[in-house]
Amino acid sequence: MNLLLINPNTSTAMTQAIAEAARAVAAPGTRVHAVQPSFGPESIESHFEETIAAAGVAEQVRLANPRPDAVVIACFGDPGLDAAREATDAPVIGIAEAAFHAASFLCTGFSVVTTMTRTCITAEHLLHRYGLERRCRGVHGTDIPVLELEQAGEALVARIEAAARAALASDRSGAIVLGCAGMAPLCATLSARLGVPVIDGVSVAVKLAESLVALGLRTSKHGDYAPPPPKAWTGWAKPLAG
Ligand code: 2AL
Repeated sequence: MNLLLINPNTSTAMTQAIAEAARAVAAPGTRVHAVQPSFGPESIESHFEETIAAAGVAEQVRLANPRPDAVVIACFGDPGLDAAREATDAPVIGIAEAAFHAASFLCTGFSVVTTMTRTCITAEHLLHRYGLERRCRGVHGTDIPVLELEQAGEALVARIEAAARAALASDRSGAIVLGCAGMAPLCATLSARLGVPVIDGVSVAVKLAESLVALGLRTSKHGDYAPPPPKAWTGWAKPLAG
């Protein structure tokens, strides 16, 4: 199967790191095609950046070649998730939604450890949107900028580990969800050190995408995930019209 892995930010280094994490768990028959938008911010740490990144996700789903059998949106804000599901009948998995569901299978309550504290509200909004707010006992920022994860040394891993330990204690939680795609390469190390399930949404999303494809399940075209209605488009977005 062809899996379109979209990094919604424009950091090529992060796209490569996420692709490596995805390929490490992908089945032998899964071809991971990793892409990023042609425009937008190099990392996503604010509402404004997230809005532009969502358009970048829509662009990459529209222009996808080869035609994907499944799509993964590899940013913890799940930018453009509904738009992508309208644009294709392939299953589309956002890493936050995937990670929250996986954590819910493994414990009664989980904690999220993310990057900048200002992005905590994004995860909290998503938990409400997905109806999973009762399963999450806390969302914790580390104030590590997303791009610093590209050269994550011991000091940075230790900061995330300390935040996770504090979250497990203060939240009385049973698992840690990593709140950024850029944390994917750190998942194994953090799992070994923390001794609780540590969930990286990128790998969970890849395995969920493979499962849905294997089951022949596709995005519903009945109702609001139907393709957007045809109409005239103007400006730079014209090539993205359906
Ligand atoms: C992210 C992410 O996953 N990619 C990015 O650019 N920003 N999420 C986050 N909470 O910082």
